[in-house]
Amino acid sequence: MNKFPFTLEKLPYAYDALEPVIDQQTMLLHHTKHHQTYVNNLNGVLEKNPELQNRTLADLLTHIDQLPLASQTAIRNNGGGVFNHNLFWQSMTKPHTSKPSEAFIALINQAFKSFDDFKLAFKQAALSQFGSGWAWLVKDQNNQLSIIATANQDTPLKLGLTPLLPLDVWEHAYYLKYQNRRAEYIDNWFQVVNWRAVEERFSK
Ligand code: MN3
Repeated sequence: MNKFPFTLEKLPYAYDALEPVIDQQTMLLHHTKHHQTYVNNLNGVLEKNPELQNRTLADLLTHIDQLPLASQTAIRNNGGGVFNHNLFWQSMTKPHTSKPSEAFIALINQAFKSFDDFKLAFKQAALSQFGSGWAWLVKDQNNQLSIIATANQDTPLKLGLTPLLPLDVWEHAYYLKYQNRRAEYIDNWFQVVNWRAVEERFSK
């Protein structure tokens, strides 16, 4: 599942589970078309590189600069697309059903002053990502939290950071419902964050 040949991971909920924050049609297209295309393209490039087929996706993305030059861009874009979307689906749940624990709120407060400041900084990162990309809550090797944005399908792995919470800000993630209103999408998206998944990643 985490190695070649890659398959499209099932969503951990129904396509309409995130309504009204993210509509069913967007979820369906995003998962069965966009995500599936990354899976297909990643398998395509790995078919041509048998020596890479027994490596995990995270390993490939962490060491992207050491891969065969001709395949780097394709693996970065499509491998990143597979990795990021798997993480994204697992990071969401039905609206208003998940809250961060007291312990995790304390960590957030330590890093960002307050939970509201965290949300503001995350929103700012997501808004200011020019064009397509992702906003992330990440931790470094000392368990320090920070917020970053990455372009296209780049992952935090290459930067030596552990992704905890991703937000897809490609237009395909929100355009059907929100059109150009990325800020509104981001504000509403906080209602569907699966904090349990985030905290499990932090504790690993
Ligand atoms: Mn996407």
